[in-house]
Parts: sequence; structure tokens; C-alpha cells
Amino acid sequence: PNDPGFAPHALCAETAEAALSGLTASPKTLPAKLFYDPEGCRLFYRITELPEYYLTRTETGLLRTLGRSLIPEGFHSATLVEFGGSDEAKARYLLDQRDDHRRRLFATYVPIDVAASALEDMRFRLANSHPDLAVEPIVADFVGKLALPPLGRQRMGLFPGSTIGNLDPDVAVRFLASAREALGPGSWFLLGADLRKDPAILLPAYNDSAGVTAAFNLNLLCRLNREAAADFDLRHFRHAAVWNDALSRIEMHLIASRDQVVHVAGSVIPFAEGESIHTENSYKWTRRALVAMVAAAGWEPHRIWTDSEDLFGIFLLRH
Ligand code: AVI
Repeated sequence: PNDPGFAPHALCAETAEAALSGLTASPKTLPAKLFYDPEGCRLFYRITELPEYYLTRTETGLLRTLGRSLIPEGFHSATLVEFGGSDEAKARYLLDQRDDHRRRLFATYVPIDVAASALEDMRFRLANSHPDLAVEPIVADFVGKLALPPLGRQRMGLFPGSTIGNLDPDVAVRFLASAREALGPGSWFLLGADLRKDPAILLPAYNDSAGVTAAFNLNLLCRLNREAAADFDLRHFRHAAVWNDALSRIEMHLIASRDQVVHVAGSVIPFAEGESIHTENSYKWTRRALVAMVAAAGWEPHRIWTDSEDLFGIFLLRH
């Protein structure tokens, strides 16, 4: 980004607090959820269209081809609950399905996300394209205690995009267990996860030649300049993506290219040359490890679909 974002804006206490707690820790970190301000959302959307970032197009290809076969037999007028669903693009592959009598398999869609305005836009789009679908958005962080309204007899959770990979395994198990409890007995869950593979494929997906992922990562610092009274000089930090084989994850870091001092919300944060801020993990699961994880959360794996190159998996789980 060219604009380092020094323009004075109101200090956002929540952003400043989250940033400071990570930047005063050792090693330094920043929470990945801070990526998704409006500029970060735009950059992430560009990532999903990059030639190196195979995840989105592979998952979408699977959803498009599998369509109705992703949905258990006997479903109709069911409820689809999407976790982190601020964009209905993937849910549409399920919401569009009808039975042989042209009845919708899903009558209700409950997207859960922190982005209230994105949920409102989505409600408007779906009112146009699916006037007979009940859309009941919930503004909440899906990785928290979830209280869902009564959901009807047939319920399915949807957690696409390999967002599961951005959660540490213990948090992922807790999330899956609480989603299971919230959806209740008899429910189903569709989970999209990026699979462990050759780092020669993984690394370019997080270090693309057009530099969009670098801009996405550096936008975190712009955001702190805008919202947390920080003065990061973006010329003195660079993006790095590394493969951690032992922990089976891509890590994103921002590396200080010289010794420097940065101010954040009134605190002084020193950086040594080469020091990193760890900004994101993206775990890559083998089928076997993922099955063990969902089982630890109480779900029973029912079916797994992957693409012909075994890049991405869609897992159907049963309560
Ligand atoms: C949202 N999430 C699944 C992305 C991923 O692949 O872990 C976020 C991302 N980070 C860098 N590129 C994309």
C-alpha cells in the first residue's frame, strides 16, 4: 500500500488493546482477525482470485459439481447455519438445491458473522434472488459461546473456506464442539479444509508474484496506524510466508528490516533488525488428522470429497 495511513482517526480501543497485547509479547504477534477491515476484505477477495491461491476455486469447483449430493437424503425445508458467513457465495450452492418436486431443500439461512454491514448487504441480495428463503443473520463472533434461535427439525452447519485452518487445533476442537452443541442432536456439518501437500504448492499461495498477499499482511500495520495511533513505517517491514513442517502450517510474518522504534497507542515498541511479528497460521490437515480432530469434538465423519489433485477436502459430519 502506498498510503501508510498516518491520517489521524479516532482511536479504536478494541483494536489498540488487541494490538498492544500481541506486540508487547515475546515473540511478537498480531491477531489474524485484525486483517479484515474494509481494505483487508478487498485484498482478501483479490487473493481468492490469484492463480497461485488454489483454495477458493478448488472448493467452489467441488461445491458446484457436488451440489445436491452434499445434502443428506430426506432434507427439505431445512435450516443452513453458516459460521463466519459474511458472503453467501458458497452457501448458494446449497441454498439453490431443490428436490424432485421443486421444493427447496433449505427454507432458512442463518449466517453468523461479526461484520454487521456485510450481513445487511447479503440479506438484501438474497431477498432479490431467493424471495422465498428466510434469512436470519446473527451478528456475533462464531468462535464464542453460541446461542442460536430455535432452528427447526433439520439443521446443517457450514464452515467453508478452510477458515478452520486459521484456528489453532485446540481452539478448532472447542469451536467444533460448541457448534455441535448449538446445532443439536440429528444435525449435520459441512466443513471445507485445505489439505496438507507439497510446500512447493503451498508457499506460492501465500507469497504470490503480484504481491497481493504481502499487501494484505502489511495492511495490518496500516490499520494500526489508522486505528491505534501507531506510526509504523511500512518501508521497514516486509512480508514473509514460511512452511512449518512439524506443526503442518503456513505461518505469515512481518519482518523488521532494520532496528527501529514504533509507537502504538502511547506505548513504545522496539524492534531489532530481522525481528518478526507473527500474524497468521494456516494449518494444513491430512484427512486422517482432520478426522481425528472432528471426532475429538464429538462429530462423526460421514463422507469426504476431494478434488482430482487432492488439494482440498469437503467433510460431511454427523452429530
Ligand atoms: C481465510 N483464510 C482461510 C485464508 C487462508 O488461506 O488461511 C487467509 C489468508 N491468509 C493469507 N492468504 C489467505
